[in-house]
Amino acid sequence: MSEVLFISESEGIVTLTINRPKALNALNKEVISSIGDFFSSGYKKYTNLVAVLITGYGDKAFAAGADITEFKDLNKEQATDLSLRGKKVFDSIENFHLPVIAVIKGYALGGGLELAMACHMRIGDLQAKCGLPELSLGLVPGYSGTIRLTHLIGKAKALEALITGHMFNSEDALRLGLLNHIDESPMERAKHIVSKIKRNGPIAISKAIELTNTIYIPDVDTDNYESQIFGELMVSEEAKEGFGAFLEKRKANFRNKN
Ligand code: DAK
Repeated sequence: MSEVLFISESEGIVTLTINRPKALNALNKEVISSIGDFFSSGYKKYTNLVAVLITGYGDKAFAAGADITEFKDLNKEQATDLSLRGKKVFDSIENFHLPVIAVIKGYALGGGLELAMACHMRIGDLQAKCGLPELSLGLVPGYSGTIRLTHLIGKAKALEALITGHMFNSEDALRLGLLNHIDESPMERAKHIVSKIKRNGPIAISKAIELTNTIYIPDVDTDNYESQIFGELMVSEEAKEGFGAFLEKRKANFRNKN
């Protein structure tokens, strides 16, 4: 197991904990590649996986950005390559077939917020602070942060946050829809959300994730695609179990568990 990324599992929830508290959990290459390894193949060893939580070790930071100490000697090609490899990892989170929830305590800045925005939901604590301060370093976000922030909070607020470097406090981030919830115990809140997710059909969940991502792909007719998925699911074993449970007035057993 990587020392910079702890992986633990309990009751179908895998938690990935970024473990670089002395650097406020800044995302160095090793953290990014360890996260990439999990979402490309590492998850397969967890057979009854329902959801993945990503968090940072300690109370001070989810992640205070990409690791700035790794930037200073990069040439243009290396920087572009770093950005492209990071984007691939973050895209694999966004397109993961199970829900991925960022549990944010303290700072989620720069690459850290970009990681959180690649997740399907974000739960912050009351001290959460979210921003993209890259322009203060003379950079722009390198992991699709401009795109995801604009999708989440709209162009006017996203552009203002980018060009001023403003950090949103937890309440403003909640109001804007950057955070789904804020809670004194964000980990407990995330687990509560997963307990609701568990009641639903896993294939339908994966399709809902796929459909909401497809909206942002130009040239894909999501409306038509939704109808096709709807048709496919209608004749699936999962839907048969869902209908059967409703008609028999019992709980659906989608995961073959007694
Ligand atoms: N990288 C490396 N170390 C960091 C860090 C970071 N992003 N953030 C904090 N640290 C380290 C500090 O250097 C300090 O280390 P020591 O001095 O103790 O050795 C330790 O963490 C504690 O930080 P502070 O002493 O600064 O703690 P404070 O409470 O005083 O301040 C802070 C907390 C979050 C306000 C402050 O640490 C801060 O401003 N941090 C930097 C935040 C930031 O600018 N983040 C954005 C990073 S840029 C791209 C790919 C990705 C990106 C861009 C391009 N391409 C490939 C093109 C993304 C860029 C970013 O994310």
